[in-house]
Amino acid sequence: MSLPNPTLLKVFRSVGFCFAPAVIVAAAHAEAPVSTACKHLLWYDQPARSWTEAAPIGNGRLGAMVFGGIAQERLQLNEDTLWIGEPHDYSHEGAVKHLPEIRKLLFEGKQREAEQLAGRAFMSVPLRQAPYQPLGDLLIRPDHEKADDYRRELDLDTATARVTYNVDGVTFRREAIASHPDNVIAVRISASKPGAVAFRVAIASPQPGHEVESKEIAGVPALTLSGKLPTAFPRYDREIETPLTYFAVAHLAAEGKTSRSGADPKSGELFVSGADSAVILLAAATSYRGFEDVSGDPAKAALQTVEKAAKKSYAQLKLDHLKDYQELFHRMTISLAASEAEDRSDIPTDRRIKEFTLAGDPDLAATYFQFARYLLIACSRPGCQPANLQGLWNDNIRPPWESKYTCNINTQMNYWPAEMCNLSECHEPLFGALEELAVSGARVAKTHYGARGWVLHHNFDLWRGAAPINASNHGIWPTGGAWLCQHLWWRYEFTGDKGFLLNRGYPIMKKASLFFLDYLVEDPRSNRGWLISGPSNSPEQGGLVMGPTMDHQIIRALFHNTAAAADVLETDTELAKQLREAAARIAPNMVGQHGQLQEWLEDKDDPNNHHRHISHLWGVHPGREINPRTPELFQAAQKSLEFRGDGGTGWSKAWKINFWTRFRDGDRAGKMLQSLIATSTDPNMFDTHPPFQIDGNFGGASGIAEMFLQSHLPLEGSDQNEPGKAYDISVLPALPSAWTSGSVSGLKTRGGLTVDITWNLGKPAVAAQEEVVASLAASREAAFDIRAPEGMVIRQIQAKEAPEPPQTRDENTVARIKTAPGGVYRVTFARGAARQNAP
Ligand code: FUC
Repeated sequence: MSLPNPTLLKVFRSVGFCFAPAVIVAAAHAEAPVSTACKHLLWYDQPARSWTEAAPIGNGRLGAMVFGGIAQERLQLNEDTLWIGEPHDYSHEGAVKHLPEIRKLLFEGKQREAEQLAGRAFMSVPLRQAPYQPLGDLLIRPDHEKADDYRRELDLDTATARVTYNVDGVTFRREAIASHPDNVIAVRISASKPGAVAFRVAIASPQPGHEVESKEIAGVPALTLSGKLPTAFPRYDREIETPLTYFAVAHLAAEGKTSRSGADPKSGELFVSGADSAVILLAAATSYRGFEDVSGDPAKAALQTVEKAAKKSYAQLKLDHLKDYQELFHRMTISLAASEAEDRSDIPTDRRIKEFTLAGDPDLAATYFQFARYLLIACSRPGCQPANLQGLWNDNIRPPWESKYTCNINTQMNYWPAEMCNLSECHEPLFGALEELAVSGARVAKTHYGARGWVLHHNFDLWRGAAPINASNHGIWPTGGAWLCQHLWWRYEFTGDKGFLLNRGYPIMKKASLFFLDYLVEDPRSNRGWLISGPSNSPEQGGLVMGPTMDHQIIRALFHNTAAAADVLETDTELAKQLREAAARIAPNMVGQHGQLQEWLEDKDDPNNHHRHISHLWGVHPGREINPRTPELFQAAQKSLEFRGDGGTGWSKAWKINFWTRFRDGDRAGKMLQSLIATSTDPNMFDTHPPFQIDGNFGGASGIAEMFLQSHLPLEGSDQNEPGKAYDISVLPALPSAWTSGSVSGLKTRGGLTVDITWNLGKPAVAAQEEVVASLAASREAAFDIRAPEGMVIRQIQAKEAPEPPQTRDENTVARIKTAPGGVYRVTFARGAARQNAP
């Protein structure tokens, strides 16, 4: 390690050190000035004509798609526990008896016979899991048909869906929020002229046998929706004895001297007229209380909620909503600029999406990023269900893929941004589900594999089904739970929360590891003593096999992470040793005949295979075992990615953004982002597979974050010796060259840094002014290598609260910084050699 150049370092050990605001730093040099506005807005000049044009709002549990119609406003409603089915053990009695024969057939190369036997004897009962259901529609019918100056917005800064228009000189305004603190959806309708507000309210539902009634609640008119889900369902070959019941209530309160409101006995609708403004509050619940308990009273819950919320003024509800939402949303800002970009904020968002280019509309990419954060806050809050394939939003009684939790990429992708993008709390629902899956998955581990611990295959539903579903050729894939355990470990790596690791993370990781210790088999076909996974598949192609590469990468990571967690907690020393020994015996990654990373044990990859899944690159992302420190494998993995091409479904493109950032190719990552936004995004900015699937929104945001900052590698040389405390941080490792200047603040790293970065990388003519500034705020004692962007060197380090002076090495491209809680470190990078007389 070279000694630091003393003129480069300024170490501040005391107070009195303050940074210039990030935006000013960039703007001072910026050719294309960075906008200081942090307001991100989706807007349209007409009402939504289809569901994927409507604006999503949500409070984690209740969701609505707001259409913004003039003659009729429609809020399509969801409640996140409304699912077909009932508590159920999906495991297949006697399955374990057939496991040795299935493996034997596969070892003998008899794939079809193995799949047939597994199809008969090894699959989930029933074969399919349950679908998520829509709740209904809140319909608001004003007394006018046509309007001028129409504008519809989804304001990400305030989590508000808004509509404004004029009718005969009167401006009407409608806004909808989904309040997490008050657990209601609230719609406020107002007009610029006193007494001009008049409309009717109805509730509808696609659920068979539902009932709508009007009644008075707390002195004002209200509508209720109630019912019981069906006891039979297509593709669900079982009578359901205790289907869920549901209840929703819409409560209408009007303001104004001449206001009249009530229920129309003929139509059953509510009405209001002559009002200055009116507020509709909607609450909903189901009888679901847990994956093994459906004894809840939804009417009681919804009525209590609405009555409580009705005691607050709308202004108070909104204030509480803003406080709650903005505490999360405002933790990050992002601003992107490109030299040829113009201000396109006056163009409707649907057109901007279609016309999107990286260089032409960087601001839309910034909005796309913040939209994903908005969505995660809206559909994944502590105490709620995790984000399913559609987050929280579904209008279909037969939703695509049942709108379940698919765990061979999709559910995990939903949570890739959670820690990194400063929304750690929104990760909670996933951990709640894992705790339940560790129970249901233990039954499957025993019944199907005779193993300890717990296992999850490629899907789960509200009832935490964990057995292999649909078909044996792709449903038997036992590493869904092991992959999800990565999220428990990430939570620890990012937050350093030992209590979480001890009480929640480690017990689940340990039991998942015990399963795989029992499940892995020695490959009898080789004399190398490799442990392999199987029966399994490489999602979702190639059929049932022994030893797909992805499984091995996931299981190795699980074993290493569990052993590291045991070290942190100073427990289970023997187990940690056993796990590390077993990990070393798992079949390694292999380079095949085309220079590719092999997807299977056999060297049979087809270079023309453009399948959407790129599973064998798991070790590159979200894993980390294949990286620049394993150059041969890293290169082979990149070749495999080249073979797969740039096409794919929304989520597949999103994954490719993340891969290319790990390969440090910002322009290729940018190309994939451009394709994701311009060709795999609905008018309302939802990702489309097609159809709508929310994973790509989250995978896209994670990819953007990884362009700016990466922290997945342990400090070189330290490996896992100091888990949670020693990381290699790359600043702007994969920035698309189009984004010549910009700033991002609030990104989180493993090891507990909060990072703000500003950059100005103008034309070569002004190279002297080019610079990147990263400000790192530490939350704990840790050590980091801060790596300069490609082609840059560290010009200056300013440190407040550094236990040791920072040291640079590798020709000033890397700085080793030791941190203390509360410490702040500012690193300035510039092109070319380091200046001798640093300012
Ligand atoms: C996996 C993918 C599909 C789809 C489904 C929900 O099975 O292969 O493309 O995303 O999940």
